Amino acid sequence: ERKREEIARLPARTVTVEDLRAALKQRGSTRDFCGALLSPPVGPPALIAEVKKASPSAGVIRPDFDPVAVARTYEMGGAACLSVLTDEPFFQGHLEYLRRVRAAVRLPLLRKDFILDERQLLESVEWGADAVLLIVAILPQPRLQSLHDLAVRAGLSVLVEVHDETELERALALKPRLLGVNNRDLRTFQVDLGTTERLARRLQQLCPDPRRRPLLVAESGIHSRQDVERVRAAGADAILVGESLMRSADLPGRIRELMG
Ligand code: IGP
Repeated sequence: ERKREEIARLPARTVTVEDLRAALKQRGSTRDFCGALLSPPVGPPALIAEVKKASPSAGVIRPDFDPVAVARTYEMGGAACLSVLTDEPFFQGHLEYLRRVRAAVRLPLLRKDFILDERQLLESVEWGADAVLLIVAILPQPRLQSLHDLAVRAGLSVLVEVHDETELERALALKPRLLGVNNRDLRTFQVDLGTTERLARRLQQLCPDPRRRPLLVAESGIHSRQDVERVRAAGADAILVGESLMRSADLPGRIRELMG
């Protein structure tokens, strides 16, 4: 609701692909998010490490949160890409974190937020995102399609997030390069890694040719080496991990534990 009010305050003008390209040019280079997932420093699976202070399900995860220090440690520990929470009401994130993290590391950055509007794509570029998240569950299909196509035409990577079979089919209609399966049910906060296994099988049926299949990112609820191996065996090319890293006092050790 607050998000909607914020967006309503932005100038009421349609954002075009030219606007996005101009903003990207002004900002400087875009880092290749998909490319980084395809040749990760540790793995496969590639690690997308999340910079997150708090969440609705866990409350404050890291009281002494320092986004730049965390991001540097992730980079040194072998993360392929970073995910930065910018949502304020639920995750105590901030757009400013994107800018600060971008200046501190060389990794491609995903803006993790609830994107509903073109103007948020422009904002994402201006604050330093290389990739944006689109959550199928919160977007009607025409809006999902237009946001996806606009972002891709501008040269952003898009992680299209699904949680069930119906959403998977809606996502595949976009021909995405990156598909995220969220193991957490956003309504109940329940986590089940079986979601990745189930939807990965379905994905393989729907896209039998691996060359045409989107890269698969297993998201949420990954806490152990065993969890990593489980989603890898299911077919995940990458994992997105937040809480189990952010809770650790020994981040480099925690990454080694997870990634082997
Ligand atoms: C990370 P976890 O359980 O490792 O902290 O999960 C990430 O998947 C989660 O933060 C997430 C998310 C989202 C957050 C996945 N999809 C959509 C906000 C919005």
